[in-house]
Amino acid sequence: MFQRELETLSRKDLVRLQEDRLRETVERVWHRVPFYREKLESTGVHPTSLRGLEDLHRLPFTYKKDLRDQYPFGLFAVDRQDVVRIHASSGTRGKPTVVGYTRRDITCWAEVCARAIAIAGGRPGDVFHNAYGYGLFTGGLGMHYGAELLGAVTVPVSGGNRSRQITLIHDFAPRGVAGTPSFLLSLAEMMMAEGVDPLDTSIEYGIFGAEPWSEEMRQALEGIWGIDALDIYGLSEVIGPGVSMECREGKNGLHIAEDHFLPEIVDPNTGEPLSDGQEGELVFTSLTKEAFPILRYRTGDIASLTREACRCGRTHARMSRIKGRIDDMLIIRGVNVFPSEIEPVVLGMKEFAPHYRLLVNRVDTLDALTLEVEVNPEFFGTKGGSHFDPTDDESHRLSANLRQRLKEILGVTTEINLMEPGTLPRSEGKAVRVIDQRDAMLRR
Ligand code: DLL
Repeated sequence: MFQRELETLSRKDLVRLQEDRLRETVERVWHRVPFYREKLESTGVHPTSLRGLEDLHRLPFTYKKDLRDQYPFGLFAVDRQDVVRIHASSGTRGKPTVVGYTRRDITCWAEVCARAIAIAGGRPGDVFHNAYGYGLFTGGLGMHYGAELLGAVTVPVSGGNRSRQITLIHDFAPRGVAGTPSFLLSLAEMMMAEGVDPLDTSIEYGIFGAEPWSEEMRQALEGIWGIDALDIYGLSEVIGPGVSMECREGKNGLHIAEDHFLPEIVDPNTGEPLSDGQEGELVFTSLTKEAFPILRYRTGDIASLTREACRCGRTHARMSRIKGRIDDMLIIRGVNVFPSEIEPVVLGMKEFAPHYRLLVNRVDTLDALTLEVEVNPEFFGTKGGSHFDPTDDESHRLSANLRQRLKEILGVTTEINLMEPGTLPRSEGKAVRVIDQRDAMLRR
């Protein structure tokens, strides 16, 4: 463990620490961020009236919209000269959201990321191939500082340029790799096309996150690379990667760095707190951040929590794998559809490659789903000849089978477009799995 004492605190000591830090955080925003002062006043909370964690639910929520409204620096709680770094979201759904860090924030962030790498089995001296994007996105620099702090030989390769990545993996012989699951999948694919078996590389563990991925995708990545594939979660509003990390021993939920981030699960509709084990929206309150403290941030991510003991010995609560995002939920002919439910079905059928995307259209006045999915080159290779015909009987049977399985899971009918191997775009960072063409159609 990178910080054994903190990672194995008894629940009683942890709660005491969280309560002290929560009070400090509320004090900080009360005095330094007019937005929070107003919100706290309107909900009748004064920092001195906070007794303990049982009062957490009295604090106001913070939403993504609040960050946009306060763009760019309205939620910062320190003077400009104390901010040493800024990150920002890409702003594909509106104005970007901007977050800031003091020197101490960067240190805390590096610590949680160093912990995360150690949780995955990383050790000082490992060569660590960091394929998260560098730049305004938090993935690259977040993991970079963590890897350096751990004492790893950090390779800041960033995303993209797959052929150079393959050369560097061969030449530098990393033990650990970090990147989005979809990117590591596409890297393996290119390796195999060049006649290199990813199983023959030196990599032993992979730290994968920044996008939803399934247990089936874990099995695919572990099989292809011959590694432990572990889930890392985080978001820029809370800090970046390192908010939580799945341990190699348990592979069953992600340990939240609870001494820095206080988790809750709430009902996404009512905001009411839910108990451990119940699925709902993840909410985080930062406990140590100086530049950009955040109260009860509604992440939009769906998960559940457990405080049961873990075989790795860490005492911090675990969150489940992210089931999906509330705002990614599609309403198709009145049925709620979570696109993340598609992946296990596709990966569960050996005829398909793990490359797919969902198109959402409007046909007449009804919403319609089309899944574009690549067939597995091996499977179609064994059919005799590599020519793939999406109109032949076997393809029809395959499409019908997938359509039926998806109908059972999603509750709606999905058109299936079988694609030739290698024809869908490959991910360089976060995979784009859903293309909603409905708005574009309305504008026409
Ligand atoms: O994606 C931070 C990060 C970088 C996490 C590298 C892990 C590794 P944002 O760009 O702000 O930050 O996006 C945050 O991505 O609210 C989730 O919806 C999604 N996400 C992040 N990690 C996971 C994960 C980074 N392990 C948003 N599983 C979050 C599922 C994830 N979704």
